[in-house]
Amino acid sequence: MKRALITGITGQDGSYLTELLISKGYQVHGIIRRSSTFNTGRIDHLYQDPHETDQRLVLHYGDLTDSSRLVTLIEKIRPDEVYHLAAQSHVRVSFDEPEYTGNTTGVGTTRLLEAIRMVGVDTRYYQASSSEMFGATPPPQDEDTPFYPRSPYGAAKVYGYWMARNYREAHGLFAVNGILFNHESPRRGETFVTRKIARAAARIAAGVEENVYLGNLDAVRDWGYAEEYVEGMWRMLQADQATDYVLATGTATTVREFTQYCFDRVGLDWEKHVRFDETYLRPTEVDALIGDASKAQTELGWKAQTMPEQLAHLMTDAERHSLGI
Ligand code: NAP
Ligand code: G4F
Repeated sequence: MKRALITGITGQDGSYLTELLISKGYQVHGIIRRSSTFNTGRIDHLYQDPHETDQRLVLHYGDLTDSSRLVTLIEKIRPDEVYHLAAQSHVRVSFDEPEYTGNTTGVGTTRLLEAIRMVGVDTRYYQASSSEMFGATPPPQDEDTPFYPRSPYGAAKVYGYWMARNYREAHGLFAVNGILFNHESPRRGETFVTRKIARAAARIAAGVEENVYLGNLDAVRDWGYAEEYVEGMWRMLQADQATDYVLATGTATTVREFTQYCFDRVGLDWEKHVRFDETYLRPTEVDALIGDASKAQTELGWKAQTMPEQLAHLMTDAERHSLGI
């Protein structure tokens, strides 16, 4: 049985990736943070009592800021594949907490890579790189597009990208950067814009709320469906050679358009319910991200299936379902 280690297993992508790997016969090990409240809601349906035999999911406490723990975990688990998904992943928050974001999202990557090198385990490594690294460089963006990050988060991800590249080139590690454009789902964190809008549309339609406060409606994003993107991550680690790949839909949608898709779905006029709040603006914005995933299609046979309007509908439907309507 192949063993995979996932950092960030409690996040949106970690939960879908765990389902995928278990379905492929892996034993999945995940690192979770100690928290005073439960943070395993997205993977609770996969939880197994540790006393069971044939465990397919094993959880370990750990943190990206704790290098000695990362070493002992790599030594103990000796994974065949490592999916490094953990990060302080919120761009707006990274302006408030730039040092913490650099420590976890940036240096946390080095701690993990160094743990793998020090233990000397033969493993394949996936780095969760981001389209946010392209920042101010205009679209379309692909694997050869120069980076111009516009946030502490983007800068930390650029550092992580180059560290993964360096461990590939300097130490021969099978290290892959997946440069993923925005991908969403009903499991998305509630403060990311798609989930915030889908949730608001459903709640306003149900009479629970009246309005939603948003920031920049003009930003353009390339929104795909997270469940499809974790399949791309897995394919990257099954390739013959380690290289970097963009995953994206190749489509452009503004925040305004996404809002309209969600509100249309519940039969409401979005303009009557959306209010502006400058709190949600960023000191420097990424105006437009539109990816070109041709390399992933040619080399991995991966292609996004769910387009933004369909995504908005499925997310809004999930919110209505959770409200019982
Ligand atoms: P997410 O839902 O925010 O999940 C982040 C995960 O990282 C959570 O499991 C979180 O644990 C964990 N984490 C945060 N700080 C940690 C620390 N100090 N030590 C250990 N674990 C820590 O993110 P996602 O959307 O699934 O994204 C997965 C990865 O892909 C992230 O690296 C993100 O930056 C990157 N990415 C995401 C997108 C996207 O559109 N979703 C696009 C490109 C790249 P808790 O549950 O305890 O908070
Ligand atoms: O949903 P967002 O917060 O995602 P953002 O900043 O694009 O970052 C996400 O995608 C990256 C990939 O490119 C990931 F690496 C990163 O981890 C994260 O998953 O914001 C999307 C857009 C922005 O332009 C923002 O200014 O929506 C705009 N926006 C407008 N009103 C808002 C809001 N964003 C948020 N979060 N909340 C608002 O009220």
